[in-house]
Amino acid sequence: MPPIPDVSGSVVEGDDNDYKLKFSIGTTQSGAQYRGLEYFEKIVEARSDGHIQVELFHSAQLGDDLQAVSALQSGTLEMTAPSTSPLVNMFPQFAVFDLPFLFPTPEIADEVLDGEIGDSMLDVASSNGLVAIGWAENGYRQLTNSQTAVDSPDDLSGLKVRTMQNPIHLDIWRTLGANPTPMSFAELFTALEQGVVDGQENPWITIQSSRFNEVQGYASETNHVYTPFITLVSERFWNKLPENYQQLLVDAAQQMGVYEREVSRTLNDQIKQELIDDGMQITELTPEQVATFQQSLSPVYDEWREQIGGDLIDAIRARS
Ligand code: EAX
Repeated sequence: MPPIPDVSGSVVEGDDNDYKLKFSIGTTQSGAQYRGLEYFEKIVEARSDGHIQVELFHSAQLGDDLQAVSALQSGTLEMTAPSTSPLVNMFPQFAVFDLPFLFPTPEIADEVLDGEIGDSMLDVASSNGLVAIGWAENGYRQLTNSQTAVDSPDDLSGLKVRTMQNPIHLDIWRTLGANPTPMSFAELFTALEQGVVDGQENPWITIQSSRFNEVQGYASETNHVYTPFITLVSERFWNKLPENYQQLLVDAAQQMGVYEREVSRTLNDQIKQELIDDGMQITELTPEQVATFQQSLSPVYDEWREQIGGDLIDAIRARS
């Protein structure tokens, strides 16, 4: 794992008050996301000279993704960083990240997240009691299941696949012939263990850090969707902070985002290999097999293009 960088930058002057900041996420302590949070904590505590005390929570200890967002809105939690997908009802613009195969490389994802499109989404998401201050990543999603090796949509027939709480993801798996069920991430391990669902999809690092491989024998390297994490602050907490501390959080979120993406990408292939070594049967798809998935999913684009914005989709595609 890339080591946590040293904290750079001088101490920021706040006011005479001390602040407590609880930061809660849905993924576990052994994932890339938590590692990013540890860096965030280190920056904020050092640069506020201890006047902002950060306390980290993982594994949905303070609620699943949607519950954590509500807690920010009501001011009982200060920060969280969910995948964008469960928030699409609140922020329809995020739906662009749910379209299959739209972000062929991490570099293109970065250009979008760190450029005008990402900035305007942070603006949009800074509403409803939330202040959005940065991007990190969950990454490229891979399918796992307990039943069978999958290398084509035909293998998915009737397979019960858990999806995020998001209408495009539901549409994707229905279109591929599976039997999708939306569910919060916090409920997922138990649902897989008890056979309520046969499969799920998440990046390798999330699959391993959530121990899904213990209850899923098969995986396919589909890379079908790229999922960002959005870093959110409670507006109630934000408004209590002096401006210098607001800026400190923005800077720390930015540094966390760069580092967390580096961790996530550095570990991706290594973790895939570890999953294989631990007995998971991983199917690597040929470009032709990927193309079959892609073609099967063209109705999803037809269905959502207008609502998401054809110009936006084309602008992202033009980068490939
Ligand atoms: O935010 O729900 C999911 O599968 C997400 O990828 C996970 O919660 C990380």
